Amino acid sequence: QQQLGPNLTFFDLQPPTTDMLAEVSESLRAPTPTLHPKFFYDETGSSLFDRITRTPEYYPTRTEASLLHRYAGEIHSRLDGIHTIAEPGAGSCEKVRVLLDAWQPTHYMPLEISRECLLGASRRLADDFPRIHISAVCADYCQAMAMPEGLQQPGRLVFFPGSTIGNFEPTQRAAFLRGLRELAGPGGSLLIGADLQKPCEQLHAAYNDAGGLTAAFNLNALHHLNRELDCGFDTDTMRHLAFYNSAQNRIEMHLECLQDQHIQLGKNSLTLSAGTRIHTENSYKFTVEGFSAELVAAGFTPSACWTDSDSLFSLHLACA
Ligand code: AVI
Repeated sequence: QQQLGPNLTFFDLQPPTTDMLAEVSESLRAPTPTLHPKFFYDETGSSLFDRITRTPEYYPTRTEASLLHRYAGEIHSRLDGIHTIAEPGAGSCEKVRVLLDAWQPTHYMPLEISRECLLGASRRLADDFPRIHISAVCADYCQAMAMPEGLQQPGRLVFFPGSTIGNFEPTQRAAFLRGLRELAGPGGSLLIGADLQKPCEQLHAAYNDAGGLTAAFNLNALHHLNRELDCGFDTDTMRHLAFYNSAQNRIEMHLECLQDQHIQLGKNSLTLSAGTRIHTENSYKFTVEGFSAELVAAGFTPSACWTDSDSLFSLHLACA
């Protein structure tokens, strides 16, 4: 625990470093080659994602932001006795600002695996909100949801925006929601964004923006691997694919080999033949009822849900 300023404390839970080569080798050699979506997010990928959220086609971020803005007061009135906001995977801590502005909680606790990103964002926040105490926790929120000593007082609002929950597979998602309930603690609540099912043309457009940013974002996973592991992917002969799988209610993103790809994985080589698709992401889309049922299954009691007038996106509040 380190005191970095009058209202900023840093907790380093030292997230375990993973063996990227072993992980990537295993997932690319699987019968259906896959890459975990976390590989999108190096510096370039995070900045591409940020630009995607501002494209006219990608509606989730701006729709959720306007719901938060419009209903911040109403949400607050339902959170009697909660003075702490915890945000797993807080990233740049931008989305929470509307809540900090509106509520002035006593305490904000971002959890983030990237130490640099966390330190930068929480320093800016601590300057901008001198009356809010920031406890910045460096942790892999997928692995560790337990709080360090000194932060164990329960009854938090857990904030998980962006429909990131849609990037988890159903079984993982159920386990993750149970983890969020533990993080909220007795008397706590969850405020979570979930993207909604809609006509597939609209979904297709959101993941195939005309400016090509989503294609660049998807392909950037390979640039990331080339840089970190020297895989030698020829990204000019890989194609971005994104489509809606209506049987599974999810957008799928893939990278398709237009020619045989000869790549290097440490000491071993691997050929992905022309036509092979590497599955890079699923983004599940929900109904309000279906998502509420998942919250109940994880032990929550849903208390309210807000959607925009076009039913694009939903914001759920639930008691832990
Ligand atoms: C981060 N996540 C919620 C985004 C999504 O829509 O599933 C990631 C993304 N993939 C392509 N565009 C955006």
